[in-house]
Amino acid sequence: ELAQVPSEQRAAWEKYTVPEGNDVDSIARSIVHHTTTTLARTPYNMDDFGGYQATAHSVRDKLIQDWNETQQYHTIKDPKRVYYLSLEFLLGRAMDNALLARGLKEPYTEATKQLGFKIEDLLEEERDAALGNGGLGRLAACYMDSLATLDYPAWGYGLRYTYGIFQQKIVDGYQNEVPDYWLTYDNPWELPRLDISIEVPFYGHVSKYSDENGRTRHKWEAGEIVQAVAYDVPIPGFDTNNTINIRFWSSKPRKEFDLAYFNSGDYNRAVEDQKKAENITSVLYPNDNHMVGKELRLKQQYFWVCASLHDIIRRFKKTDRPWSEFPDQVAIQLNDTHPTLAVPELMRVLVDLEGLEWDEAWNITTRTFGFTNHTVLPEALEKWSVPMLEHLLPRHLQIIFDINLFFLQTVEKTFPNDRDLLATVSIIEESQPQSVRMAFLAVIASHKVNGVAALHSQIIKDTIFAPFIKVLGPDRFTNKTNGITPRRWLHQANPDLSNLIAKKLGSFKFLKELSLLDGLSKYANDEAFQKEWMDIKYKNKVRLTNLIKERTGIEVNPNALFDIQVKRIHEYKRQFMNILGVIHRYANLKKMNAAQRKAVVPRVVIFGGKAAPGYYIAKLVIKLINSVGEKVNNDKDIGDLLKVVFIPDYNVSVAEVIIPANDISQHISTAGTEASGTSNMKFVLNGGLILGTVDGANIEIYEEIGDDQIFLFGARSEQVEDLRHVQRYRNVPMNPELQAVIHLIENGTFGESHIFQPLINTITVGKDYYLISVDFGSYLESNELVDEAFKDKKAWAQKSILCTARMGKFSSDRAIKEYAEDIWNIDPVPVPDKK
Ligand code: Z16
Repeated sequence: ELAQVPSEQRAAWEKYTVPEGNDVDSIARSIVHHTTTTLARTPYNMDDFGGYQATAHSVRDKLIQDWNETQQYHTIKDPKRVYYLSLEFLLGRAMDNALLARGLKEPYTEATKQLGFKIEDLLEEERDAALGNGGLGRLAACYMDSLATLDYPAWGYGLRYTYGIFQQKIVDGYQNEVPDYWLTYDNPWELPRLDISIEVPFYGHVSKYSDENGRTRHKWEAGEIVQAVAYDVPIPGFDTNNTINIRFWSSKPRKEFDLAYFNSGDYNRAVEDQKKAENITSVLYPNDNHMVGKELRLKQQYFWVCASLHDIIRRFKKTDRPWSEFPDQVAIQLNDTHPTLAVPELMRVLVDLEGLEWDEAWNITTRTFGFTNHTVLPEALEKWSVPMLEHLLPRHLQIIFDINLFFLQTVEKTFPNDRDLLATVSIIEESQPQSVRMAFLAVIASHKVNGVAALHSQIIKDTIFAPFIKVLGPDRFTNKTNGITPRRWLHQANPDLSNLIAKKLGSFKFLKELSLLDGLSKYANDEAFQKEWMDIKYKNKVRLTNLIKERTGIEVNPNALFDIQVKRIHEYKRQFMNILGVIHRYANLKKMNAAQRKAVVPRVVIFGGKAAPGYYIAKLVIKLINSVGEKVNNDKDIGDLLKVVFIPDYNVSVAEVIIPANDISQHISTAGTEASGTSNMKFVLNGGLILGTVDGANIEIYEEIGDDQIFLFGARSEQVEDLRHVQRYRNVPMNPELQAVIHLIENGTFGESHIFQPLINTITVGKDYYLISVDFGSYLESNELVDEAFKDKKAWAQKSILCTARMGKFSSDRAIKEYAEDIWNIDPVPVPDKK
């Protein structure tokens, strides 16, 4: 909104609009100003946290100005925009990112120094914004960074959870969860928009009426209304003033007090009831790749989708365009099935509220939405019970049934008498009770459906969505391989390496054009460069060594091979196989004589990751890792040859320390189960090799970096189905080396063995769904190849450099350009420079 200032006052506004300088003096002045006003503190009672807060407010001022200019410019230009709907945004910390994006790290370092602080200490005071579980949420954050950096007119929409992903404490080797109440102190990175609030209806009933044209129309009378209030978080682009927005909704009781209660005089009851509204956005559901059919989660989804769509539509309506132009102005990307209720909601708005014909509304809807699928795991696919939907969103359920009816009618026309086909593609699953297959609804309602890596996009066409190829044609399906932002995952996390690369390539251009990294290849063999490169690696390993000591008390040797697996704990990711491999290594070391031990490559095996609080088996894996660590790390026989570390509370800011220190990282999911993986890209970008399965984006990483840089092993995805069948129904003996390892657990080598029995049972005869026994032999062999390769320091340094040099493809900038061109049909709208 460009408020028109009356001409008499315009001069005054201009006169007093004095942009703050970016020199050290002005920055120091603004930090002091915020200390004494915003924080109401004095220089005499300042500590690092106060220093952080004051500095953050100073940075925030700058972001808000860029944000304002970007939003005003986009309002004037009114281009087609993309809206990225994601129930998770795993942003991590904001301050370092903002300083680097705006090229202000140096003056802020100097200004804070003059005021008696070390900027590194101030940066450490910031709490992570952890409104996500894992890969999906962090992907959304990387994509917002790229959208801003590439000058796209884009917004994100999410929920402002009061509690983000829980904090993980390790007590006696077990995971304990602590609530992440991240808003205890004020959050300088958000702008409360208390004036922007939308009413979201729930429950109630639907009635029919005849409109002035004699058409039957539907009216939904809600039983409960909750207020959605906007909180905006500016996302600065790197080396551009473009600053986009993520709007997070928070639930509040509505402004109008419920009259019925009020009139009955039950004041306390009325207040109690209204407070329940705040429950909706109180907590992030802590499951990665797993659906739990709770009504509150469904409420979150509708609350978010309803508020976001109404906001989008309000913006569209300001320009008086006909509805037919909606898809030319608005692209909406559904990040997984979580926002799929946006489909019936848009239909409801268009048909019930705006009076459009069904067919026109459907045409608009399908041209507006794109859908990204992130998983094929059956337990992760969202299915909502029909009775629950009917209770919470009666009109939406009707609309879903109508969408299904019309869809099945067209299928029936093209494929007459194919009852089986109708049942397979139906949005409604005929279970007890019936349920709504959200992925099918999203596929049918979107003009493009994409997977997140080449293999994954092929698998969804061959399996979960196979019948839709036949029905909708192949063009609806496409691939968009994931990417990561090199700003955070190289420049911010590994500044020494970024500086070295810039020195070698002549500029920091590679941060916005990652393929330029290829220019490093020709130095891969250069001994002097290798030394500089590996010195930085060593420094990063020392940094991680210190973090490990601080967080676990364990001392590790930074000269050892650092072997890292950090990600959510899940059976399909097979951290269990990793720790079983560690036990095998330990047993081997114990058998060796002194001469043999001399030849061993010392290894530190590092784990990190959260288990969903209700995921019993995943929690046992954490316990086993810690029990093995306890035994191995205190075995005088072993010394530095093997250490096992579980780093508690893995999150984005810890990842920024862990990833640059990797020599090798493990991405060892059963083939066909990890849709893409994105940490694999971060590790390799930081000069690490991969030990991995032929799964997800590992395959495309292999194609880029070459087989000297990656150790691939295990069954191929095409074999998995047959192998599972064999494991299940034939009496195949367990891999003998695995058998020996299991024996060690069972004989109490790592403490009371009965604790681990349920975990062991998952891989014993007739089970082993994730094929650990099948892959174990080749996994051990690959691990030996890793040791051999690490012995040749010069060859290893060369590999490390080539890893980084060949990662150009995996920038999220590449991914976002593909989405923009092939799915959203949007163009960059760079904000012109002021001068
Ligand atoms: C998630 O993190 C992912 C998929 C999903 O359906 C739900 C959640 Cl919370 C992950 C995938 O497991 C991972 O392979 C992928 O790299 C990531 O999404 C981003 O696409």
